Amino acid sequence: MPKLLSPIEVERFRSEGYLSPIRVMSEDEAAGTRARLEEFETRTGGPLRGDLRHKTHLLFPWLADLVRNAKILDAVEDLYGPELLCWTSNFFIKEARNPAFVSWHQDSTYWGLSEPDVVTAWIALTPSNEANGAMQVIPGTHQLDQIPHRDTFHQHNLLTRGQEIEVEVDPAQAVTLTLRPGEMSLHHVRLVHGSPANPSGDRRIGFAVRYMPTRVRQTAGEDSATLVRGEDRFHYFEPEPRPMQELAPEFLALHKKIAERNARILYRGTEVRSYNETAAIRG
Ligand SMILES: O=C(O)CCC(=O)C(=O)O
Repeated sequence: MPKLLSPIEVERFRSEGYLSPIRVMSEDEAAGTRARLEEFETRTGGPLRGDLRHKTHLLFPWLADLVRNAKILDAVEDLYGPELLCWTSNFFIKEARNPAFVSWHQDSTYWGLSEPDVVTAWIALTPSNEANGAMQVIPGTHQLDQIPHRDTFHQHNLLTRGQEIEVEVDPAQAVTLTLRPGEMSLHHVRLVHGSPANPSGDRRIGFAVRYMPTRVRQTAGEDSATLVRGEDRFHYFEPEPRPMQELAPEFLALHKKIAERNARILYRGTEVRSYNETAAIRG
């Protein structure tokens, strides 16, 4: 018996590779989460950058709670069972009237994970729609194998390596995932997706959380993950602790170590050594 999704939705995810929209918190709660992020940004002098956009759930208790949100986990459990890891989380922030975009890609390309049983919960902290650069997907493409990608390191591309798939995408096939604050979409790690720039007058903020069953391994180096539901009987990933206070020194040190190690996996085969280097290129 599924916990949150209907059997038809589970079937749709299997055939189309995504589901959207799914409400996981109220609009007020989403506004509260945005306010916490922006209070931190104001305090520290500007938009969240570099390392701080990744695995931020290891630094802020309110994001540690979000990656453990019961509705999100119920939906993910319906797809991948009751023993779940959060592999990483990433803020995708597009500033108002900004050229930042995301090229067409498959998430699986550089993640080094042993199998494509990985799903992203993309949680909207602002509206996300055609007017502000919402995510677009090409339904059914998760059933393709891994497609070759080329790295562009384009200045305005929000992806680590600016990677894009090496085959033409027919924009007529694209579906825009329109979300209200507090709703999420779910997409499969092999689904082809991307998003255009945000020409609107407000920021578009998404928090993307990557979940997988505990049986998935990292094949490209040492790695860690957060157990968010059930038991980890495989121990393929170093377990990550839960932060109880904001930016505790020991968590900042751990986060730095993990970010450097993750960067070695994600940028392998290139000269880049850290997320902060590509953040610097992007200005
Ligand atoms: O936020 C976006 O527009 C793209 C997000 C994305 O590529 C992802 O979550 O995998």
